Amino acid sequence: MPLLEDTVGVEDLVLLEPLEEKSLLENLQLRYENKEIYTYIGNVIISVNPYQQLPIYGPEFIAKYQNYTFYELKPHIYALANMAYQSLRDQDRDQCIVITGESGSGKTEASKLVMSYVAAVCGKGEQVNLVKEQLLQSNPVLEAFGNAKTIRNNNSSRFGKYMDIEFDFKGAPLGGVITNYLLEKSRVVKQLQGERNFHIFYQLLAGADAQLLKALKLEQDISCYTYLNPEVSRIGGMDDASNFRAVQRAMTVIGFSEEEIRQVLEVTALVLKLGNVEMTDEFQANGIPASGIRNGKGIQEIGEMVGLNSEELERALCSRTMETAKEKVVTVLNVIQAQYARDALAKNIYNRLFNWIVNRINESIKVGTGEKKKVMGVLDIYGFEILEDNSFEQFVINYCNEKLQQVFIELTLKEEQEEYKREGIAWTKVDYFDNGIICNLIEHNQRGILAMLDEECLRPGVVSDSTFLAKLNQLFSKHSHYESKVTQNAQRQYDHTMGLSCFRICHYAGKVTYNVAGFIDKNNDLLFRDLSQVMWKARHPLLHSLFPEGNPKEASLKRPPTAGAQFKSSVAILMKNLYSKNPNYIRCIKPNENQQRGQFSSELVVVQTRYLGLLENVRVRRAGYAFRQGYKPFLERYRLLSPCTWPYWNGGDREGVEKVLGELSISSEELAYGKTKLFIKSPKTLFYLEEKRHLRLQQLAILIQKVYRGWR
Ligand code: AD9
Ligand code: MG
Repeated sequence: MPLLEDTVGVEDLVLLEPLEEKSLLENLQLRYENKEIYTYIGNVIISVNPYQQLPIYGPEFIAKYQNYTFYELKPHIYALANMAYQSLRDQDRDQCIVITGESGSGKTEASKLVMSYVAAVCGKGEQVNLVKEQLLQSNPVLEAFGNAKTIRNNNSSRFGKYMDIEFDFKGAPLGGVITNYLLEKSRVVKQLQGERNFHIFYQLLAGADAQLLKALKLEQDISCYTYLNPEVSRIGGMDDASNFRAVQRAMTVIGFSEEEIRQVLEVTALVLKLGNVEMTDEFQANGIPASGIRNGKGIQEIGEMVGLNSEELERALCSRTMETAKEKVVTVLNVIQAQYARDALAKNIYNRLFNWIVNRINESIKVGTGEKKKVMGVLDIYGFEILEDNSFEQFVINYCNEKLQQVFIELTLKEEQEEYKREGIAWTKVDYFDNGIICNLIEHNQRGILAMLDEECLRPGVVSDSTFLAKLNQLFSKHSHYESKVTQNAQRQYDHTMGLSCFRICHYAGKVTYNVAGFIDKNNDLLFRDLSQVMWKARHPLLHSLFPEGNPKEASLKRPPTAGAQFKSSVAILMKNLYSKNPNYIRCIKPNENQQRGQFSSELVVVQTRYLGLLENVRVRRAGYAFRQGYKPFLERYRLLSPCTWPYWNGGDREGVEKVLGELSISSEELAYGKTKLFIKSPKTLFYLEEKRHLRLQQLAILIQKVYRGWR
């Protein structure tokens, strides 16, 4: 039951009185300070990052939650995982667990708790255990290549992840599929002050033995590499060397061969070495400054390691071939352009390597198509972002969150409606803010911002970020969720806070100002053909396979889809996938900016509760029936309130509940009897029941004492 005597605050915000932002925050804070980091809103769970290991995990707790239903124990991720798994196994309903929250709020840790819970309770046997191990071991591998230290989180996932875990009809795991979204590849070549590159680079340098370093032609010293920020080489509490060994072991468990692991590390080393290729314009071509490579040793080593002619590589880095149907024109790049080409190549190689690793894991864990499967999807994806300077990346991330909010509202309401239908209970529809208008503004096929961006990227002639912005300003000047300096000017509301190169979207979670600088370039995401062709020529099998478009036979003049278009279509697939499943939500909250235990900053938390729409969530939940419970557990808890059911009751559960409630002064509008559950409209009724129960327990205790004294 949610209202245990030793609860701190309320365990379900549906029971909060009065329901307002202030009391919601106070409740979360009170619970947090008492190390109660989980709180429900119905079956949605809020998790506040404790930044400390609490003694509430592990086999003992897993066993406990396995044997109880959702509301019988304290709120916990295990309770949610248990409910999802049981519903999947026993009712054949595919599940998805959607984990959202801002960077450092605990999403990845929550996803691992879900996975470890499910692994612990599902199926037994050698084969099953191997599958479980492979699924669990995908985490350290993906974290090594896809996570990095940022200012906000020492182990920040720099990609979005959705994982389907697939089960057989008995609920034993068969395997899974991982989908990854938008790796932050710019990190490969540049990191903000105080941040690191992806963990794997440091792990490799710290953990590789002398022999491996020699084979990869690497120096152990981090300061030797331009792509690594020497100022933060280590992270407290993180042992790069032992993590490197763990990653190698994990890859082996998943099924990577020794040869594959070696090739992955070679490509990783290649990226590091590429960063050290130093461009210069000492080389003049006909009096015009032209780039070349200053120290040929590095490029030669790269050539040797991956089986490439280093002169060809140099040419590809320092010049560009323009091909038309009739002729080829070679232009020599200047230093800035050559550095840009080098960095673009490094980012591309790493991004493709990461995709390759995800695909390789999928190959190992994939399930045959013939089998009928039950599926549990776990989504660990970046939350809503409002930074000081918001660019294309924040734009697509926030678009994804806008879509997730749409799913959340629709599915939460849909699920409520369906539950009432299943239970045969009438209810009236609840109004809520429909963010479809914002989704449309971004994704409309012909007139959305993404479509406008694509149009601008593909349009011949002089295009720039500012021509793109001008187009938006013209098209959306009257849109209620779009603002810019120009459109505001027209309305005579001059906004000094917004630059001329910016537009602003009023997202469901708040207003975000985006700077268009770089939008065209990031959306185009093009790699010069000279570079893909030279990579394809590498004798190194993995590197070669990463650049199929470098094959002259494959080369077509058709351009690949833009980054925005790719993201939009993967979000569409994700949404379709989520809509087909029964949703479970984990809403993560970061309590402070310092990654410190015990600190709860209300100012920081209130912003997140707004992004997550928690108050609205509670309202929606309360608009129907705030509380529901199966007849049996309800009767167990309250039967002591009626002499008909206490101490003995031989009738059915529902009849027993009717007997108990019939003797109390509760209005009939407050209650609805479903097929298997009792529904209670307002929290006050539940408080009333709890109070009655409390008094009754006191009476019983006195009675027992009297009897006991009488015996003595
Ligand atoms: V990001 O968007 O990937 O930057 P996440 O994934 O939301 O972020 P993460 O799960 O990585 O955050 O949590 C950040 C850190 O908080 C972890 O490395 C842990 O040190 C800490 N954390 C999070 N959840 C828990 C927990 N349940 N118990 C203990 C936790 N520590
Ligand atoms: Mg994460």
